[in-house]
Amino acid sequence: MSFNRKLAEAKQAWARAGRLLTGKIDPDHEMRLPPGQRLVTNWPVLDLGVQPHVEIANWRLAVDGAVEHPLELDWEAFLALPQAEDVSDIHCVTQWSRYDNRWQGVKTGVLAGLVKPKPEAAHVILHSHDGYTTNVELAHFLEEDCLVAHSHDGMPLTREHGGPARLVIPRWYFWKSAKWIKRIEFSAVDKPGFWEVRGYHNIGDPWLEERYG
Ligand SMILES: Nc1nc2c(c(=O)[nH]1)N[C@H]1C(S)=C(S)[C@@H](COP(=O)(O)O)O[C@H]1N2
Ligand SMILES: [Mo]
Repeated sequence: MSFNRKLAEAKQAWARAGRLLTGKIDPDHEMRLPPGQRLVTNWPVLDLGVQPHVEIANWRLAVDGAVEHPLELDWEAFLALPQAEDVSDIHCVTQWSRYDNRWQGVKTGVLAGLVKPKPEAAHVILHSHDGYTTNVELAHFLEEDCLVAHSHDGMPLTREHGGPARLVIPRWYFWKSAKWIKRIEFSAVDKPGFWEVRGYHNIGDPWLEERYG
């Protein structure tokens, strides 16, 4: 995988130094803005210095691993699935938050319902076209507000924001929301992803300030 090594190393150093940590937590979500975050109205772009170009015609999504019925969807099949909309807030570990993002796509629960995770499946590993991976616990992946989104505020997701399709996992810091998704792997074992092996927290709850692990 090719990525901007300097950028990754800089963020890794921030993690080691515990940068941005306020030491405050808000377990009951009394504030809409989690500790240490600041609100933005623009929409920053974060990636590893690579923005893969994925043609709709070639787009495939594999949903496999510890499941009864592995699946590969093309774009048409993906859009033929029940469509949903959810409005949620973004909280990036680099401190910006963005309110009221209206996402359109397919709920993660719909995909799980099709493939039927095996009893031992406890984790979900997200694989992206830029080589990025990230991990999430199955129970969290299945929350009602999680989706594989193809649109934002009614407009197709742009390439810089992960189009044609990306994950949205609003309850965790936004690094869990894999852009340019190509594979959703259900797994019995946890597999920490790109940032998780570089010092980021394995879960990433913004209200507990789980920036670093
Ligand atoms: N495939 C992939 N997904 C990714 C990333 C990435 O580098 N590659 N960066 C993550 C991080 S750190 C953040 S904050 C968000 C940024 O999404 P945005 O650019 O749409 O704001 O995407 C997440 N998903
Ligand atoms: Mo991020």
